Amino acid sequence: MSFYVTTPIYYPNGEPHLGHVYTTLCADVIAIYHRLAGEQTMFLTGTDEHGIKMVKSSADEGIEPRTLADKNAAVFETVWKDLGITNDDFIRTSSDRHKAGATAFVQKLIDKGDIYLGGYEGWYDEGQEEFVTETTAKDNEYKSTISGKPLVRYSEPTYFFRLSNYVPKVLAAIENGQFRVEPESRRNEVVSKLKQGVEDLSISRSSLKWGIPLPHDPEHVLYVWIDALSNYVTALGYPDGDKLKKFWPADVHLIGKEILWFHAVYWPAMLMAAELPLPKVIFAHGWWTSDGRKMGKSLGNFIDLPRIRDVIQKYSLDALRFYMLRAVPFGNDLDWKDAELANAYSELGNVVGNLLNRTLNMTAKYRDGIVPAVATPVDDASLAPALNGMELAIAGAYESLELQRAALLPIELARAANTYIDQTRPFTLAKDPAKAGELDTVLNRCIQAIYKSLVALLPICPQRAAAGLKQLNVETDGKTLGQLLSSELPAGHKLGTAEVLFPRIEPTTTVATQGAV
Ligand code: ME8
Repeated sequence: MSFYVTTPIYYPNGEPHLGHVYTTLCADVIAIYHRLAGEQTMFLTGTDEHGIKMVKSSADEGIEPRTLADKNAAVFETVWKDLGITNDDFIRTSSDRHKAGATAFVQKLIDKGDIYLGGYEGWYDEGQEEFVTETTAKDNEYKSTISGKPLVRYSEPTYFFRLSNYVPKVLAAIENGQFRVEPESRRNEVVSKLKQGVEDLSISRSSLKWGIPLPHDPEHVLYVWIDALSNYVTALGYPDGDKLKKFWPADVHLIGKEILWFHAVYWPAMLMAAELPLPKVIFAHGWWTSDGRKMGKSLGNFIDLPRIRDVIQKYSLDALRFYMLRAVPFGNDLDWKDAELANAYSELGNVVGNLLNRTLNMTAKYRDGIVPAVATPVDDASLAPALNGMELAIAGAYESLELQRAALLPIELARAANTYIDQTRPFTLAKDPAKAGELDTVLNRCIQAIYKSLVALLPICPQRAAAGLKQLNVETDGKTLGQLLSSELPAGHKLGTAEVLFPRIEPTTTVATQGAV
């Protein structure tokens, strides 16, 4: 089985910020899960380097677009490495391999007869690199709906793609489930907009030089969105190659909601024209605000890279990942709140860290650190459903991209086990030799619970979950997540020693211990 997940390729006109980090971390969680599930996984990210936005940003800095792209693409690559992102490839649209693939892609559309010469006269949103209809422009007072900056009037010869021919097919493909557009509310918006009718799409610019020349008319460069969307196949070696065979169609294109139209309409139409299969899922997640307001450099609430680095230093990368996923049902808009981040970290410590600590300490104290066999039956109604259902629940959460659920399932299991400890009172059982069989059972169930909780946490908090499993003396290498979750730690297995997994962070950032029995 293979699995292919992508992020948008980002404009390298600055450093990555919270929004870029969010999409990339979410895609990383998905990729890690599928690798652990035993699938051959391809996780792609990269940079979108052509177009007017890059030209203008580089002019502002007094440098060439290529210089700006080289500088910031390197920053993106380094940041992903620093953040432990497990992308398998990084595609730059200014690279020769992409240019060759994109040119072959357009040639295919030309050969199909789907490209014709015309003229574009209308509005353009240069920040979004998007053509805007007269009605939309007027409704928004000729300003960008995203940046609020004035729209620019364009009038130039341009090649068009016969998008209107494909619109009924794209609509049918969405409606009959040939590909999924999620979440449902956003899918419905796309469907109703498609039903209003869509015009042909301008796919070239004759007044711009920074781009990929059209193969049959090099005076024109390819419209940056056509150039960019094709990255998902050029990175696989389009027009041919083993990777394309193995990984296309993509399983998930993960994107932000503001670029759903490009991905749910233009991209499938282009793929149909190029006679390639459609991606399986296009998932548009929500947008981050900060303290209830749109993030802005001048507002002082911008979560930029230095701020993200501070957060990681204070709380850890795993805590950032957990916070971002547990914040809202995946797909909803999000609001950054420092207090919620601190709470998310405490939750990891108080629930998972605490269970690990209690379980290891009790087993060390009462059973020399050796997993006892289940003996006398003990009522475990508060724990059994979460424990026994974990394998299926995790698979279901990732299959349906319910990432908040995927993040909370391990916590809920650990919470249930903590409740079970409070109810069964192993420290009292230990005082009565006649209750040894019950104590064995309780310890065994707690050990299985923390083991499965940590395994399920591996995609979300890879470092801390692995560190916790090490304390349990568990070797995960070579085993799939399904194998790990469907098995139990055998009686006789020797556990390791307890160490605090999520040290308490005081407001002053002094580190203290937490989680003793
Ligand atoms: O649009 N909240 O690049 P881009 C959540 N090059 N996610 C956010 C966000 C926010 N406030 N801000 C940005 C482009 N993002 C094109 C894509 S793909 C073929 C071409 C994330 O640098 C989110 O994933 O503007 C959004 O879709 C992406 O960054 C936009 O990045």
